[in-house]
Amino acid sequence: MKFTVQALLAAGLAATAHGHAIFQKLSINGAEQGQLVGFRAPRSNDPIMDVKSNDIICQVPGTTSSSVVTVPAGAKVGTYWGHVIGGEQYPGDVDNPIAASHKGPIAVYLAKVDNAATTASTGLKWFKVAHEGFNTGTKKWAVDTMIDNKGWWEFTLPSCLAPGNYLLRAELIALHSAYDNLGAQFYISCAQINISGSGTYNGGSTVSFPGAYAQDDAGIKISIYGNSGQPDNNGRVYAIPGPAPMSCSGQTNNPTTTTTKAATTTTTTKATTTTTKATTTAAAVTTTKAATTTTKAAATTTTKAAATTTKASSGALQTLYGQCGGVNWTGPTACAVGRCTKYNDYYSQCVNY
Ligand SMILES: *[C@@H]1O[C@H](CO)[C@@H](O)[C@H](O)[C@H]1NC(C)=O
Ligand SMILES: *[C@@H]1O[C@H](CO)[C@@H](O)[C@H](O)[C@H]1NC(C)=O
Ligand SMILES: [Cu+2]
Repeated sequence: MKFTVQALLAAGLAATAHGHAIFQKLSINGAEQGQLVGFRAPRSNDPIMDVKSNDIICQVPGTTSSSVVTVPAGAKVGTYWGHVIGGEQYPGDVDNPIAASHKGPIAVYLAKVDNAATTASTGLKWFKVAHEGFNTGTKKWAVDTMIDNKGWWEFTLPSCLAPGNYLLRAELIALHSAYDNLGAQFYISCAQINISGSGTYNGGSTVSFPGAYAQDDAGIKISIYGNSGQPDNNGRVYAIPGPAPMSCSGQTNNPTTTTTKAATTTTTTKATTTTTKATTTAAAVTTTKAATTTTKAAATTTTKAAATTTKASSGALQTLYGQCGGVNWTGPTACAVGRCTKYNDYYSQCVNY
């Protein structure tokens, strides 16, 4: 049955192409903040490819949280990435937190704003606070660090930063197709934060988005497959796009005087536990994909009936961004907020766009 084989191949390729990711949660000194609390969430996990588009600032807007998260200067901040909002797209998702092919750097920028909850994201002045690229010793990319750490990538918020509201922009660049023009994939979300403390530094020199990057920057148009996995065929160290991160020891300006309260408060929201599947070998990945594809047709029919029964018998409503359907899903199938949208046979989610 050659048609069956072709259908399997097509499904496998499609699944590979969708190994995207979303930055969706913060932790502050180890305390997880709630899912999407303080976030300007992207509409989907599709990447931005055009560095000249306004979408390079905070992605294509989806929902915006009304909260602003307080972060003490000097805190250890964790950025959490997942394949879809919530993490896994379906149980055992091998592309969570991101497909292992999506190697590249991660960077965090800040822009000082008057009110993080209401500010426009355009026209801001950004400075970089942290980044990680390719480690020539371990041969690991920032994305590998994040996958090894179950979706978390951490940095230290510089202790000298002045208190007040900022937009935090975290960016992951997947370089697996970056040998082509417009081939690099940018995954970005912004978070609304309020820095507390007694620092006085405003971050120094700034860049604009769009504007900070050009499509042919050495770290954006690059083949990462040459020279036995080295990032550059000529043996050069991978150049992370954008400026160097700010440094508290290099402060040169301080135009404002700010008075701050002595006590600092950290907003701690109880977070839901996220279980992440451990790394799977390439062989296992292939097997899983084939298996899920073959069972698709049979499984879908059975579950539709089951899901309908659940709906009728239980009045439970799923929360925004929670799962509301999929093969073998026995939880709520109606949404308290938004509507239940099917992404694939294995996963439906309550979304309000
Ligand atoms: C930011 O934190 C300070 C305390 O450091 C507080 O006085 C202020 O109200 C906070 N602002 C916002 C918008 O959360
Ligand atoms: C759904 O449940 C059946 C029966 O337990 C199982 O064989 C199948 O693998 C499950 N499918 C998924 C996608 O979890
Ligand atoms: Cu992708």
